[in-house]
Amino acid sequence: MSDTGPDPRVSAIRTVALVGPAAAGKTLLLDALLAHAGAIAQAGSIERGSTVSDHDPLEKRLGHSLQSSLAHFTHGGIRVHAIDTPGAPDFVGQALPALEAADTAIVVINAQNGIELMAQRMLTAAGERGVTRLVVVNKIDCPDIDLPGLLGQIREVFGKECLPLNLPAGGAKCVVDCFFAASSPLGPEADFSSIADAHRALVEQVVEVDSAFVDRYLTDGDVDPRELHAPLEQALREGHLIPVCFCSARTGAGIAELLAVIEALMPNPAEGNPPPFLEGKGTEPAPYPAAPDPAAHVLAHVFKIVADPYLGKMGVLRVHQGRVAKGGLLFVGHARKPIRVGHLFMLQGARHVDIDEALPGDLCAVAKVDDIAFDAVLHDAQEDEHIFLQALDFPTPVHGLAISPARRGDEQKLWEVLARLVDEDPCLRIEQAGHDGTYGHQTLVYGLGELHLRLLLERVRELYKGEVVTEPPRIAYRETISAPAEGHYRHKKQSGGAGQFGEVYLRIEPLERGAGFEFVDAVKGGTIPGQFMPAVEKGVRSALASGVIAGYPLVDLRVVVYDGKHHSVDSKEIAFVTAGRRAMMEAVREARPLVLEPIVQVEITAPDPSIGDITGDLASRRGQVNGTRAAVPGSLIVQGLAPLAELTSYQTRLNAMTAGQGRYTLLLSHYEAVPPNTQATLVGAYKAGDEVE
Ligand SMILES: Nc1nc2c(ncn2[C@@H]2O[C@H](COP(=O)(O)OP(=O)(O)OP(=O)(O)O)[C@@H](O)[C@H]2O)c(=O)[nH]1
Ligand SMILES: [Mg+2]
Repeated sequence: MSDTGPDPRVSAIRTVALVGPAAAGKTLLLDALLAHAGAIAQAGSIERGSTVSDHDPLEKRLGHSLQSSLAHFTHGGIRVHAIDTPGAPDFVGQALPALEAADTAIVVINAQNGIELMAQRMLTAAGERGVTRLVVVNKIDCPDIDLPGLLGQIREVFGKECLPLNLPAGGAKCVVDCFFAASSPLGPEADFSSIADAHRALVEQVVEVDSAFVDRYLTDGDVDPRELHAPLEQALREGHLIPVCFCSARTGAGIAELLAVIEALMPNPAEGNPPPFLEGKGTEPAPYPAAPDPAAHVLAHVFKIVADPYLGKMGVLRVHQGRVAKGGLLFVGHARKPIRVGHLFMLQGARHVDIDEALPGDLCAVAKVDDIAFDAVLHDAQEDEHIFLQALDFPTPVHGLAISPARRGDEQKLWEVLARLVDEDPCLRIEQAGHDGTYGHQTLVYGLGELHLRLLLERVRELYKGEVVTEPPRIAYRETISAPAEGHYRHKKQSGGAGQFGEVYLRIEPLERGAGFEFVDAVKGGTIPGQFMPAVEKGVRSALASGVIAGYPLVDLRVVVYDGKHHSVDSKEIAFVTAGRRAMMEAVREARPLVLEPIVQVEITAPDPSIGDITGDLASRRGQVNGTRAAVPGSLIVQGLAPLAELTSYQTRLNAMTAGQGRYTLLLSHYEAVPPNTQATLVGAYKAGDEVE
């Protein structure tokens, strides 16, 4: 950046992510903003499937967003990029990456429902990421809502930093600004609270970050808000202030004012907390300060992948530094060979708008780039290959499904379709099972919930154009050990000419839950020469991957290889791989092995009268209820812990207990040993695969 401050073209950019619960009105709000800015003639409708953002046929059919979607417009000399995200918790893999691309997270609250789980989750995630937050209460036109009560709830749950920037007036037909308004405004009064009080609260909160302003405020009794841009920016950046705005995407009340807030008060790409780039390939990468300067090297981050059957793989990027130009060359992470940016465009829902260049803060896309992957950093200088963006914390997908094609021989084709879909969603995972004999030759897909997998299947059927067969969910069990033990194996084979020889002694020890795996080479005197150690480790790891007693990956243990033997002629890598694997298997069998199961945090929202049935049912499923709190009037939220294995097809049970009114979400909490009878069943069902080398 030059001494004269950021490039004016960069300071005229705003990027916002619309996040929050399903049906809060994020998609309609984006249409309302686009219409107000003149980018579309009029706002569309969710019911008619005519919004810019919900462009996918499945989204139109369901009336919910399923993927993140981008749109942009220019208004009052400011270019605004917006990312609309789905609110259903199963699609949080689409919503969270928006926080990597936007400088402001707009958490949209449904005035009818109060604070819902996803509002709180996304507000917290944005805070942890250092993204500026703005709370928008939408649907203020709805009858029978308690807006003063909701504002109180917001401040209670989200914190006292939440202060209204504007307030509904004229029976929610419009909103009045409280920040720029004079301390004793002459205009219309607000429907509740007082504009003067709200103004005072805002100014006091803002000046608090800068003692010079505190002094002025105390002396003069007020400070002109137009002079407060710097402390306001700081207060927003530090989360000392989280402004609250009111609007109705349906009637248009508060839309112009929201746009004005985005333009005048929300951070431009040179403000806010810097993106958490890190540099280094070792264990301790150092922060890398990316500069939003178009003249610097290019750094752009891929926060979204779209696998288009016609256009190939499309990478959607946020430019953080430098200028991405059409026709230019960019490296993808560590790749030696650059890609050419043949086609550069911005997205307007499904539409591609060609552009020649993108500046820091711009969100744009490149198409037909197979080498691009989610989370990749694109750069134009080879020495920047070790720069990456600090990873987001995604929930672990634990809902599994085994899936295979109805037509034999189509396995590869189905795998490719699945792989393409998994590329688009960091909360989906696929696994080819069968190498270890555990599941037979099957593809397993894991997602965040039943809805996630059901919609994945819809897409698979659409793209694969054939029937698929699915089986009941698989549980991602793990194996571990509960005592130290020794293992030894001598692999010796003499067939014809050269033989194979390798011998390994090892010791295994349990580690605490969640610690993973440690491999220690404690061989003294070269009894196993250094060059064969990777082979021993490979053998050990192959036993870990395939499991020993029940066919599930082994975790939370340390393996110490401390002795062995080699033969100057007959020692080969393969011999040590086999010896390592066999010694490991022997040791595990002696180490009081356990099967672990995933325990999930479950959160159930249901009508009051059904809560007794739900908590009773949870307790009978080895679950535990940790608390109950109020949700929307008439319903409660039950929080607890339960083994995932007890919750398969839970929605069906919940429907029965709540007449279809109940909803639930799961989040992996930790792993615990299964009860002994379950362990016996799982071990019994496992056909030992240790003859497969
Ligand atoms: N009365 C009223 N209805 C609204 C308003 N905003 C949105 N809606 C309606 O609320 C429903 C949900 O709106 P969406 O825009 O799809 O909500 P969303 O937050 O995008 O939901 P997901 O895509 O599922 O995350 C639709 O029927 C909208 O027409 C509003 O301000 N007032
Ligand atoms: Mg939506």
